[in-house]
Amino acid sequence: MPDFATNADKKKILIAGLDNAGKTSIIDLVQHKMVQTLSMNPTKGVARREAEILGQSFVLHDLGGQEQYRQVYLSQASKYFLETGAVVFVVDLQDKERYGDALGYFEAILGILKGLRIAPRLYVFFHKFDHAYKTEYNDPARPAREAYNQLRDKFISAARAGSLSVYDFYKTSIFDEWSCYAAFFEIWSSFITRLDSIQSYLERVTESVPGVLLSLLLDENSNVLGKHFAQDMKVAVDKLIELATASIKALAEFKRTGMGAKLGETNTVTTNVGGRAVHIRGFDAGGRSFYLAVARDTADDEAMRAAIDHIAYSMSIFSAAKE
Ligand SMILES: Nc1nc2c(ncn2[C@@H]2O[C@H](COP(=O)(O)OP(=O)(O)OP(=O)(O)O)[C@@H](O)[C@H]2O)c(=O)[nH]1
Ligand SMILES: [Mg+2]
Repeated sequence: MPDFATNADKKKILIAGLDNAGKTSIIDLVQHKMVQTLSMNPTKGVARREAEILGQSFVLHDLGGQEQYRQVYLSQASKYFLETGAVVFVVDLQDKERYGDALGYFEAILGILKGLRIAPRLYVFFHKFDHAYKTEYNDPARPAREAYNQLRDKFISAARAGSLSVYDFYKTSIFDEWSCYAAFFEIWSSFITRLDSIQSYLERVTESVPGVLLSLLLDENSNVLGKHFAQDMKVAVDKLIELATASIKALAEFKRTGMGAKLGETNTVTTNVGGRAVHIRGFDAGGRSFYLAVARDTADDEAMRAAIDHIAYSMSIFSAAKE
């Protein structure tokens, strides 16, 4: 029997993969705990991290991937895998020699899930999609893409053989922060159905304000709750991603340093990226603080303020009403 007294609805998410795959780095990035240091230690055993999105609690179990730990998890399966809501499996794309090992570990985990008769959502992050690897992947004359497709197919088949399916695959890199933010946005959304309606409402409100290139709804911890990029292609998607990433980091930095003031309805923070500006302001709704980041195609402050006010007002009504 589940113990309803103790965090009965705290969702458990396992992050697994071989040692050095980049698991801890991804979590640090998503939680804005990235420290600028070159030496990062391998995780010893399981590291737990809490997260809360719109009142839903999550606990992330970062399963250190060194061989000796993997053996422990697999041999004491129920201790580590029971009550898991999702498994994020991280594969280092740059470690081609260990593609087979990574797949083998994934299969072992599938076997465990089957044995425990649980079917958590499976996500595969094909990670370290950057630098020389990415260049190679994008060059049709070279074998990386073919190898990638084969690997992906093997993961699909492995899941199918275990009567499960991979919910989604992502190409991620800590050098492309958005890739990690966006993947986690999808994961949170799959647990919190309200995020879908928030997302569609944000899209609708944003579309109703002319000239908005991008709008993001963030929570207190800079988690993405909604995102909308203009469809008209006046500005390249890469550029919008850069702006979005910069605003998320600006909010995280602002919250970290405090800067002595509450970022609220009367003050906005502006972050400039390559000649374009994103304005961030806060609003409260249903007892929570939210942050809205908006970029427009003109630098007109008045119109910008009116746009952000309009979107924030609509979002606050919407968010409060749904509580
Ligand atoms: N090129 C590149 N390197 C990365 C990326 N993510 C992490 N790394 C590097 O990969 C190494 C391992 O990262 P970790 O996050 O410690 O890996 P881990 O999966 O937690 O490893 P264990 O704790 O041993 O299981 C570090 O040197 C990171 O800086 C990425 O996206 N691209
Ligand atoms: Mg680690």
